[in-house]
Amino acid sequence: MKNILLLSLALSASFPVFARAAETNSADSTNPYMQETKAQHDARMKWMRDARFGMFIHWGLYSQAAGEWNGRTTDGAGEWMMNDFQIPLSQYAKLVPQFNPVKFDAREWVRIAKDAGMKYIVITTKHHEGFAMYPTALTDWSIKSTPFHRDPLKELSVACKEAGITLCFYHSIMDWHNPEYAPRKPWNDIDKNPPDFDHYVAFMKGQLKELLTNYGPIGLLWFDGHWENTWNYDRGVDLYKYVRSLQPNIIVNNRVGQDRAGQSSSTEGQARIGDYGTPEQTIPANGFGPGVDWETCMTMNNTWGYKKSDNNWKSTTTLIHDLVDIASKGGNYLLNVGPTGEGLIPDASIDHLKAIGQWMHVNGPAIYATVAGPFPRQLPWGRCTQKQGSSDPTLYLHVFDWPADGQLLVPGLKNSSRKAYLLADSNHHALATKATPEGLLISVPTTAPDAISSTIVLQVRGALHIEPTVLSQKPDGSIQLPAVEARLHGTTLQYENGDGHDNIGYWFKSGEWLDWEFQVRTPGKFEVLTDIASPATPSFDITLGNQTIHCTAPATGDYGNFKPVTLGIVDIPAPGKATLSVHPVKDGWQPMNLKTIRLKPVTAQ
Ligand code: FHN
Repeated sequence: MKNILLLSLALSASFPVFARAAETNSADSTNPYMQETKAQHDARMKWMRDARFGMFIHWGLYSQAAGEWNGRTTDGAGEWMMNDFQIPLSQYAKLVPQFNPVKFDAREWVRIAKDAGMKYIVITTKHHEGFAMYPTALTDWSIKSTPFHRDPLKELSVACKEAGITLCFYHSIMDWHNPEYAPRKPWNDIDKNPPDFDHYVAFMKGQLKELLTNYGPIGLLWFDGHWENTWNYDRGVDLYKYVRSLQPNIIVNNRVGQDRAGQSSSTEGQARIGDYGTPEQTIPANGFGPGVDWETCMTMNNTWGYKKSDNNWKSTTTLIHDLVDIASKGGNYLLNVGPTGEGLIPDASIDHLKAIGQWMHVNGPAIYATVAGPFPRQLPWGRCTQKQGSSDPTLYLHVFDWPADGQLLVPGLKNSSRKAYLLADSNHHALATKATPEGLLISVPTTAPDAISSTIVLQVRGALHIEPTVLSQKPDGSIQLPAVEARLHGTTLQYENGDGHDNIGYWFKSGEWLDWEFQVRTPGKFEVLTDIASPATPSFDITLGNQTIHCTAPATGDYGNFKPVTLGIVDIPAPGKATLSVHPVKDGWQPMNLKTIRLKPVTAQ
């Protein structure tokens, strides 16, 4: 029996706001770049906002090791092997004479990216291992010391220019090799003198000057390895200014600053540096609002750098749904490949990118240069992106779950339709639409144009008018609170659908919570039922009015194995609006996946 106790509702989590650098950093007369006007900032960010989709390339000495060392395979990412195996640099250096990527073909890499619909490439110039992937003059710990006497970054800059792809650089602040970097790693066994971090920063600036001088215009600088305590806000501002002084139009990510509050990359409470946020391996629940730029970076398997044993590839469905989900929230998708020590992008990556390219060939106009969709909640059948332009807005409805009855409801949309058609239909045959109290109904073919995601173009008349949809009691008295309709309060928990999901997931943080507001016609007592999947036993509170049910769900083994649970009884004493919320219990919280909550009327015994 669950206790019924009174608990106060937690304050809703505030969404992080990636305010623009010029707004968060005080005007600095020594650096005009920090006094950028909105028009200048928008002009500088335009190519990235239009691009929406890029290729991340993690390629370094670690690629030669492929995640294996002395017969052992690392449990971690390929590019972290030196750290994870604590390999003395003097030992790790044996990779240098082995690294000879004779199969590297810059034009082929660029073709693969371009054919996938990617508009920019971010390649590691130097990862945490400190090994420069170009012939730097500042250290012998670089590709010039290998048998590969070429400059892959130079070849990539030529190939990108030929193909109209924007070349961008990743550069790690953290450096496990340079003896001046601090804190020095125990496996850096090549120098006994104490490190001097200021000397290291001068070295890093010297390499950045080489990179931003010798390879043409660089679209963005993707800093990383910013989290150690020798890096700080002031050094970040200094580095941001330095980079912008070398290429004033370059875009710089928020990892030039020391803190980005974890993988979600939100920076509540921090004076942010950089031009955009960088959620990693996660997609924010709701985006960050108009005019706030961000880019989610993700791997296709579990490693950034090549790892021979990692064949845990995501499905093409997941990759395309992630691309659409990110664009629908106003973000960019930076999808990673980890080329081998021979210079080849793994076949599995190529196969996925080919499939994505086929989808983008038809649906790219619904991704490129779009902004976040206008709907306050996740759409039950998919996502929405939009182009606002000068005339009436155009909505791109990305339908993951195609309606079997041929009727697609756009919930809450009150605009009339100027025209609706399938993006895959080159003749743009008009689809019939009908205004209903619940929203705009679009009649669609019974067969979806694309098994993964089909796009409907909806040109609406006038300024968008969307009314929040109200969940209401069914004729049988039951009340369904769908996961897709939940109001999410936090930046990491999110609705998951496709691949058999229809649930709230990524619920890692006990401070994040959700609720539903709904309309009650027939009050009474209701049994609270749902389906939960969790490898542990999560404790949480169901609150409705002044009633709270303390719940602990049984472990089900994993996040995909859902089991039905009865959570208790709530009493709704009067008709009208009601709100049911789900709050993790801080000490007892374990991440769980939560499906629709059902309120079933309790019939009097
Ligand atoms: O430690 C790196 C990791 O190797 C990889 O480069 C990712 C990509 O964003 N960044 C760091 C982890 O946050």
